Amino acid sequence: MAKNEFTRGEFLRSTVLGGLALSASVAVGQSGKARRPNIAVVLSDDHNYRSVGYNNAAVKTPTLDRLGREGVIFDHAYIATPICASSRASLLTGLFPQQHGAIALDGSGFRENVVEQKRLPTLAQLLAKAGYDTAFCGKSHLGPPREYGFAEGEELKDPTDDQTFDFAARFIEKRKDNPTPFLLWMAPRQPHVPLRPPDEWLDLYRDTEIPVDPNFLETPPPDSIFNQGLPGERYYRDSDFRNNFKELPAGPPRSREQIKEFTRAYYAVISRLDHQLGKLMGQIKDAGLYENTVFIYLSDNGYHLGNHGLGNKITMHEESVCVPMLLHWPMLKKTGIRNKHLVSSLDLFPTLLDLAGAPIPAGLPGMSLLPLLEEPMKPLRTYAVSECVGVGGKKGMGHRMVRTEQWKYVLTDVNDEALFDEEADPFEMVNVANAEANQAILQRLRGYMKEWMERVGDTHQRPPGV
Ligand SMILES: [Ca+2]
Repeated sequence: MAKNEFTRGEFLRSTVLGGLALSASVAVGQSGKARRPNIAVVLSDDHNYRSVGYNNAAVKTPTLDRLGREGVIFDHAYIATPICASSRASLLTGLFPQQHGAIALDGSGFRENVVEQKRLPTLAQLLAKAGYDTAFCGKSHLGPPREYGFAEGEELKDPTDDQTFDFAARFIEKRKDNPTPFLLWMAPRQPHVPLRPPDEWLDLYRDTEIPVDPNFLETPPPDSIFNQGLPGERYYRDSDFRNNFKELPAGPPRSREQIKEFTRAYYAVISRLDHQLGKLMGQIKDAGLYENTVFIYLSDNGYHLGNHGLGNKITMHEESVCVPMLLHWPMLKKTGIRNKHLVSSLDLFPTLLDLAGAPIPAGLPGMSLLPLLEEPMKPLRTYAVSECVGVGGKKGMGHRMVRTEQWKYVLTDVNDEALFDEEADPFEMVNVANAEANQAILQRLRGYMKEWMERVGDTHQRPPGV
């Protein structure tokens, strides 16, 4: 490559920024070379995508709303897998669970492939190689973060996340006059259960009519294909309401009033987290880092608030696999955009390498989002996938889904299938897989599923008829 030729990342950065990268002093270092942005990621825990102010007027999240207005909101962001440890492993490796080996809550495959055998590089390792300083604070679920590439920081178990944000504040303060770009990965525990919001945050919702979604049920239908395990097992239907606010029953049935009380506490915790994010953005600004810091917010998975009679996540329903996600960067040319096209949590890995001008490993399932930032109307992909084949740490239970802009196809481990028309039925109330009129689209989606299963080495039998 000729010396004065841009790398692909530099080219995209310069076009996405509308030429600002090469002219604005903030983006050009003394050497005349475009300065690479800092990267700050906030990965929250179990944040349902409808429980954010820009999607739901009942929820008070002024910081996320503002960051979305000034940045880009990805309305259809799908997580590689709707369960904590393996979703985090997917973000850090850019791979699906069946590729990196951390299945459900069992992080041992990640430990083996990443920490012990060093077969898979992490985002932190690749950014460090590209000259970034790296730091981690908050929930790991995959062992000590220094063992998988972060130079600074540690797992913090404070359920209020005050320690996590204190760490972040100290880190940012230290970066004031440091020209080396950084990756700061913050993983708060909120709004994961148990919910214990202080009264001042609950008071915010004292007079709020708490919405309950149209797909609320007291109990899942007996023929639901969305069991999260087998009867008697830990993940059956859900048991994750234990130790919750006002001690909601662990499993169904749960009344509408009980779900409302739970949701009120859930919103209160989200507002508290939003307040912490507001302080964080202020600290970034005070340190003079605001202009050149790419800030990303997303959650490791969604959450069922009584939707389909369920709590917890781990299903292929929208409440579980779709997450709130936004990108904020004052240097962006096109902002204030609600991007409706499909994105995957796996896209973060190549996107951040692209922003850093670092080489992107070949064969990744994710795609850099920079073209989508540049041309928001041009879809990046035909379909997104989420999988959860190892609920409870065992393969052989679970499900996988293919999502296009209009349709969702689900294949379970006992070969049940579901097809939802997301435009006509956004709450996924009717499985239309058997409708005569849908056979052609069903077959097309089965084909996408087969393609993906072969790519990740899914050992389950292929969908029927493809
Ligand atoms: Ca989680």
